[in-house]
Amino acid sequence: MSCIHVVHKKDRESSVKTTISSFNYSTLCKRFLWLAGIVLLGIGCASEFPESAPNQPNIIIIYADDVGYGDISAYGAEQIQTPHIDRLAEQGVRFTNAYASSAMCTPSRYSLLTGRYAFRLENAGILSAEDPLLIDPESSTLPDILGNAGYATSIVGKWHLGLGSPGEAIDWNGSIAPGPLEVGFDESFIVPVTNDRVPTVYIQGHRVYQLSQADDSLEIVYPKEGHHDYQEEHFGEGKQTETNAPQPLVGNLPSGHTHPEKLRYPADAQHSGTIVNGISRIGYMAGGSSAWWDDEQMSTVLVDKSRQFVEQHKDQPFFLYLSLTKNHVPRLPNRKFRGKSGSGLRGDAVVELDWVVGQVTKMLKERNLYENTLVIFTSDNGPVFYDGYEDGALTDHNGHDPSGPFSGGKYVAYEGGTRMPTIVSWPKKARKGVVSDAMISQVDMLSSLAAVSGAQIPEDYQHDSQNLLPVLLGKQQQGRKQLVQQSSDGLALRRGKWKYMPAAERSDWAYNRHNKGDTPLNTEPLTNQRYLFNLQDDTAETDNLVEQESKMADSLHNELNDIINRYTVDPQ
Ligand code: NG6
Ligand code: CA
Repeated sequence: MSCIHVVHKKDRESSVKTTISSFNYSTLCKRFLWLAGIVLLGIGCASEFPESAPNQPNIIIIYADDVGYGDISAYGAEQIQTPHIDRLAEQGVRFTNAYASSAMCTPSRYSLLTGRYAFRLENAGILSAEDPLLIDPESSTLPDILGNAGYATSIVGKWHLGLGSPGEAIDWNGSIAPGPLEVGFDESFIVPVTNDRVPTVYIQGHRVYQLSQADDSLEIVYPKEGHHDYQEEHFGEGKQTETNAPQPLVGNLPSGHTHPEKLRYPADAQHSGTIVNGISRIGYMAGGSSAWWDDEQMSTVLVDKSRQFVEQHKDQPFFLYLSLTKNHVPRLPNRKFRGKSGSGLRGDAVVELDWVVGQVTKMLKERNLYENTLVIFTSDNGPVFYDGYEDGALTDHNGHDPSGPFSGGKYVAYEGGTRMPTIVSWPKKARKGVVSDAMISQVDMLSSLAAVSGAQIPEDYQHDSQNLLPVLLGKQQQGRKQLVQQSSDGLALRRGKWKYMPAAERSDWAYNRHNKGDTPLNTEPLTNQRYLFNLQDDTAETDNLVEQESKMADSLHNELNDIINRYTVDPQ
């Protein structure tokens, strides 16, 4: 019998909801009791309790948004230079076969934090601010497991995994829960959804950050399904007049429809809601204006909040999930990065992202934490030029190819959608300057980081995560044998050099985005048929071998079905 005991969250967390500022005292008390229990148990089996405990590294995941394999100079970008990220690669392991579990944000983030493929959960699509928390507070998560091993845990940045309970509308002026604190984080400072969606406010702990009592009540409304098609049809380009513009669904603040003259750049119908900082967003918002964020300051704010967390917890192991909003639309890089990439606003935003990585490294070095901090840099899904805003990305790219050697990008099943730049650095233990072609998925972070922290995942927790710690540290080359990729084209299975996609309904919308204008992301849409690609000889996935290699295709088809049928996750 193992003497390492991990207490399930359901045993650990009570219904106490009192939160002071951003700090989760409930979790802290539970954790203290848990650790006290371990000490007592440890009397009987001291040797088996995380022997690595004194060496537990700090862990920081720097998660970029919509940043592609080819956006980073260590991965071959020439127009855009990312010296701080490249430096991380020189100091650690750079992966060439690392994957987000999905080509969209919400499912990738779900997998990263739960170790589960998001396709197992029916409603893990791209969420709005009106969608409830996607992760069951009763289930295991990365912050939960690391917390059990004695880590202080925090998320700073983009959440996009839903907030509140199903069927209950959120009061944005009151306590906003459940959310990150209920799935294992001790502290949270989040961008609730995406930076193109209302509400454009940060949430610290359970409360909107810097919301003033003097403000009008903060309210939001998202257009319902079909609304955008209707708008496009009736008010689309060239059809809108001053008198027929759709009116806001809440409040009367200027929107992209009613006040296009106030915009820094035009947007499509979906992104033509309330205007904040000269940018119209998805959805309508009223009130709470003292809390609205300043897009151009966002990276600085997130760095400051990260620094505060690290400073407070530097004497114990900590886990920081630093979830950045670069390079998601709307692209509003800080003035000091404008024009720095020679590749338009999109490129400038990557330069800003690189600056953030430099700030994190500096912060660690100044506190003598760099050597024993395991930093993972990666992205949630592939790149896109046009994603609803005419911000010049389609014309200013200067030949920059953000998905590098791969086809496609965000949303789609081609490798550009999920093959991510991924760097792991831990100067004390990881190898330096190694390039690894081992296959890994972000779904593996749960098991791998549990292993490095000395914690165990509860035995009854069903997941898809593999412990690839030696691979992450560059000490072993053998990664996963196979992995599943999710996208708007359905599921795909990669095994070794092969990639298989079953026949599926595939829609054109994502390809229409990639094929707008003349850019390196122009992509041949996948049709509804089956596909089999040999990625070793055909990186760009242009040669469908499903007929020639039908046995291989059938065998991968069955393998994918077996994985799909292993288990499902019920919505909470
Ligand atoms: C889409 C938005 C897009 C982006 C995306 C989420 C379209 C037409 N609109 O609905 O702008 O916000 O959601 O991106 O694509 S993600 O990276 O967070 O998944
Ligand atoms: Ca994203």
